[in-house]
Amino acid sequence: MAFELPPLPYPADALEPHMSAQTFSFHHGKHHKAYVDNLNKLIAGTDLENKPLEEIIRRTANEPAKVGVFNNGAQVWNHTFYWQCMKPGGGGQPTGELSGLIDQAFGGYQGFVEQFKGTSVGRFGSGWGWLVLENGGLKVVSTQNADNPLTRNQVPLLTVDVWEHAYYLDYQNRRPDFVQAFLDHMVNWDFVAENLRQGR
Ligand code: MN3
Repeated sequence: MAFELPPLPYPADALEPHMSAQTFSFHHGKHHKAYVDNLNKLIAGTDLENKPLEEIIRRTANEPAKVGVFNNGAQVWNHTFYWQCMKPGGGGQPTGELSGLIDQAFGGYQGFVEQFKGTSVGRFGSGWGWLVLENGGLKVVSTQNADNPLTRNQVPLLTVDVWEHAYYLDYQNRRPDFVQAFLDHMVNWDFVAENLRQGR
């Protein structure tokens, strides 16, 4: 069974004006689809064919001969996860257990915003900003290109794509404005809470 491009969890125009249908048409319809197609080509006829995506990512991480499989596989995983990290009418401060863990780790929601924004905006070149669970506590990290916290014993809870293709059509070079809009209007905290529950 080859991997398939998963459908978006909402209509392509559902996050407007913060993320446009045009961005989704390229980002989901072209970029994400290309990662899926490339991964299928690279694993066809190998011992990785028919393996779960997480296993492919873990087995090819830090393997120089498998860098193409890792990059495409991790990008398939990252994008599928990223779409679920957003929802129409999302963003703002989380409630419940997440709120307490954010207070513990960052001294409050504003502290979280500063770290998440600083780390994501500060990622040089292409990559991802993440909120992860590590040793029972929350942590903000960023990864380069396709890299992903699954290979670092961290549980991914939330991510923002800071490759230029993620925001250039809507925000041009203004990555800080994009990350701020992501936090204020797009984050799906229900999905983050579910990742926290499953990651424990
Ligand atoms: Mn992307």
